[in-house]
Amino acid sequence: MLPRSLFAFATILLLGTPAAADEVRMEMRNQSGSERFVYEPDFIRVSPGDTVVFVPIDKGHNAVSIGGFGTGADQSINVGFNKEVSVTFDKPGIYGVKCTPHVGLGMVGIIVVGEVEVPEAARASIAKLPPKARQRLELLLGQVGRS
Ligand SMILES: [Cu+2]
Repeated sequence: MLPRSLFAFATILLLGTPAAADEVRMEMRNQSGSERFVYEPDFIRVSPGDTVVFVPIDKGHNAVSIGGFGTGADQSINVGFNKEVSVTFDKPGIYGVKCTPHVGLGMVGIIVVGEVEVPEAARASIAKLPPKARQRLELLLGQVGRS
């Protein structure tokens, strides 16, 4: 009786541990609400050590690094077309992704890992992207400082 209760107690302690890594989905979709060609959600906030799973709900999408946000996040992302891929982020930073065929339609997203601020250089670094992608990224970067 006693060992069993101790075991149950230890299990609760383990499950309640805040260091447990999370897994968050970022879906690649043809449509979400009134928006066409989107990552859903297009803004994800995680802690270092957490994993983002890119899920191809619809075919014809990929996710590759935008890069250049200047937060020191140098891990590159390259999710192939129609693949489900898990990416674990160890370093704090802001990671941008774009869909190669749909970046012109604004199919972009960001993953914020840990406590970071948007560097001044980040907005300049997206200046060369197509207008709709740039506008969406400016909105997404504007959310980074809010919790
Ligand atoms: Cu796409």
